Amino acid sequence: MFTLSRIELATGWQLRAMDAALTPQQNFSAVDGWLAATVPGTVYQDLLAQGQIPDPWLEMNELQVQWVAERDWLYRTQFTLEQDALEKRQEHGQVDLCFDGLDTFATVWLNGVQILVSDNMFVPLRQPVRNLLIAGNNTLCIVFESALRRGRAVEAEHGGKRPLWNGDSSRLFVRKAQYHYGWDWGPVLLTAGPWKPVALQHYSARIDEVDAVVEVAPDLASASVRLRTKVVVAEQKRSGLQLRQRLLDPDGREVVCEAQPLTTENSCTWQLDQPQLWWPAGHGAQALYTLETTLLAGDLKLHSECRKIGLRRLRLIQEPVQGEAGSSFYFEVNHQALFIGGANWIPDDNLLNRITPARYRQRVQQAVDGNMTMLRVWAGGIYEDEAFYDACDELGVLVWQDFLFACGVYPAHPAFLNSVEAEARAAIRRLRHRASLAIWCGNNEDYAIAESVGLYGPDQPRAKFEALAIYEDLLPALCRELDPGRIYWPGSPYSPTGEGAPSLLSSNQSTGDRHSWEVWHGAMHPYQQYKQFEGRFVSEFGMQSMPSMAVLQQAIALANLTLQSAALIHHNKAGSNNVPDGHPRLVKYLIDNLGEEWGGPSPRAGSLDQHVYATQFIQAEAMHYAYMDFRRRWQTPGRRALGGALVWQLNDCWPATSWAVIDVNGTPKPAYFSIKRMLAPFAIGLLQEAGQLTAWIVNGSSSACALALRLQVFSLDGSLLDEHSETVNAMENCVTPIMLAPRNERQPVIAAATLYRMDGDQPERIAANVAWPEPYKDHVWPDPHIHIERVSSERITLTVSRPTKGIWLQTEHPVRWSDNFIDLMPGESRTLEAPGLGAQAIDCRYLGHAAHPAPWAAK
Ligand code: BMA
Repeated sequence: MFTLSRIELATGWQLRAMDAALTPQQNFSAVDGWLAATVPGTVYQDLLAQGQIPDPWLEMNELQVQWVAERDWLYRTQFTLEQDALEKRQEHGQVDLCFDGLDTFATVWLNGVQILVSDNMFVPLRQPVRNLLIAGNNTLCIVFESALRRGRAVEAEHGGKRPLWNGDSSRLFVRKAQYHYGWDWGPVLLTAGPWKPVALQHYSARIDEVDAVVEVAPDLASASVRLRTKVVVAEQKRSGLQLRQRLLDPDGREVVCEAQPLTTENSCTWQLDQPQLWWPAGHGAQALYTLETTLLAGDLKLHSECRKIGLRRLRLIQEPVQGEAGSSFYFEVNHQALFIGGANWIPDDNLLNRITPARYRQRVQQAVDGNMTMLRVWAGGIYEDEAFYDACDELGVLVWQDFLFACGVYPAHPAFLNSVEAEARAAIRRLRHRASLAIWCGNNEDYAIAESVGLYGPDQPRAKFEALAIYEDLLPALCRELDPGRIYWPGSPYSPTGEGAPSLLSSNQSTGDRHSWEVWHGAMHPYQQYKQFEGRFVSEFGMQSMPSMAVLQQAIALANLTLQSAALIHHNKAGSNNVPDGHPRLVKYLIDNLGEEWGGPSPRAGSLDQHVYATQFIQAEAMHYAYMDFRRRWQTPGRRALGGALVWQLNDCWPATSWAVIDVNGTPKPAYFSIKRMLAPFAIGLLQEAGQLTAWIVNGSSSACALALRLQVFSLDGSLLDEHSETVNAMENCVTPIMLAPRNERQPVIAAATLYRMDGDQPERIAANVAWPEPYKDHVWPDPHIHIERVSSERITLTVSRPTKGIWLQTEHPVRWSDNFIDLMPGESRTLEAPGLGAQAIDCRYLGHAAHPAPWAAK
């Protein structure tokens, strides 16, 4: 018996395009044409690193690199085994070659012998190879067939093209990240290669699987951890082996330690008293216990495994909503009902291997700093990297995890189902211990597309929509078997069928989750009407905007930095039938709200950086309305009409005009701050409609409090017309309407509400909101004489001489602004924290004044 060893096969790799006239073996023996390859990695990444292709991020280079996806690619490496070591390996134990992920159609040879074939990038594989290894140089060769050509062949074999939104139709037959085929926010980059580690593992026995099922008792005073552990023994000698498992509490103190003789499947259940509970951010600590599993032969540690688990009770509540049709859809953690604010997550790069753990962490931290408590790992991406889930566990972000089927009528023939089963088993086994994992979901918008083409609906026979075999049979069965405590939801959006369901099941407003795209897509309704398009849980909605000028300047040469340039249009992928419609849609919202001149270049609206501000302004306004309207419907217990809202989308994978609220450089856009304010523990809702003001207070904390509300009303020229303060008793975790005296203003006014909590004798400002007369284009916005005082290198104070909308502060190098894109009233002074500011110049824009290049842009 000996300790498990793992040798990463990460060096010596080379890659080469396959010569179709030669056999694979002749290709592998070719002397010329090999390039150094990075493993884990992909062909695109290496070609780019070695100057073989232009950077697809820049200009329209994406179009020039498509040939890469039409070729087959060869990877080869050699590794040396010493005679002694090899003999030891061959005498004792097993040696496996482990491929954590091959993208996608791969055939592998070891020393000339074909050892495996793979067609699913999400299935990790291991292959016993003990008898194939030789002393000296061993050669490992992999062919990656073009996923595009192979996919099209499989598509043709199985009845041809099927309906889909986004990408080449063959993607529906290929178990590869679907966004690789291009999406309405991302380029077409069909990567190929060993995208996850390749390793040689030598063991006499190894821990194959630790399944830890946590159950917190209804009274939260105790918890059980049920462990099932599987060990693979190479030499069929289990006797004498021992399994030791320990649980350490979040402070590192041992809570349980249990040792058992090894059996075919070891199991045990631990009871814990007064467990430290795991909470989402903002609601409590992210207590994580450490579970250590060690396989022992006497004192010799053969293998050990360590993971973090969290103890929490999580439920999805679907109960009647008093006075309304249908049922609620909200999450409860440790009996605390939560309004979930969050975002949809797409892969943070097209070249996945470039996303470092630090980048994952930074992005998840940004979500937390923006008061978000859930990220939805959207179905067109990947089952994310461990670093992503580590960050979610540690920072307190719930994960809505889609299975990877997006916007298509997928097939369900036996080979496809087998592959999906292997993939889902691997994903569930890998992720099920995660405290952050809240819900598994069958797909993205597959019900909606099937319904739109008449394959699904109350009157359609089930057989017409074959993929129901995946979403309603296979996946829920696997979740029941492997992760029984977790919620499974068939799709996003999805509404349970039944009486009273409207004809369009996928846009039901009174049950299940909903994608509210009536704003932006569909009939392009004004964003001021978001409240008409609510659902019980709005898992998608959004508004596009441009990325920061810095991103555009990095991606596009100065000469092409104009609104109408082909390059700029190329970096906005929205559209249908290959007709780009992103900017025209944005223009509609620009014109409706900011005025005709935003419809095209003009002296006032011509420059690109003005457009950047204007589009970001519109996105921020849209998200302000969406989160304000949606959170208002959280209401009170028994009347939780809307349980959460996830913006489409948090992040970008390349330089793009898209729905992202954080651009590809990691720079938050103004919308990020609108969302952050509306999701803060305390928020004020304020609307001005037909001369009347309506207001409400959201108290998302777990205690009731008396708060002071100050309402100021200004005329458009900035004079204070009225001011009054009142005390509001805001019940915990509730929305409290405020009774305002009727006003019947004949002139439009600006109403500013500020909420204070008493902190000792000092009132502490905890929320604010301003209702502006809209549309903005109907009014002039004279110079408000913004004064910025630098209190320190990390703090500034702002004052204005008249009401000011949308003050957007930018710097050349990143600053972590505590708030930004703010509104400010005369007589008020706002202090903002600005870590990272130092002595940098600040570019300041606001409504009515966006007409100058940033101070550093002249360089
Ligand atoms: C959604 C998503 C994506 C898409 C987005 C914007 O519904 O699921 O498919 O990128 O809309 O159109």
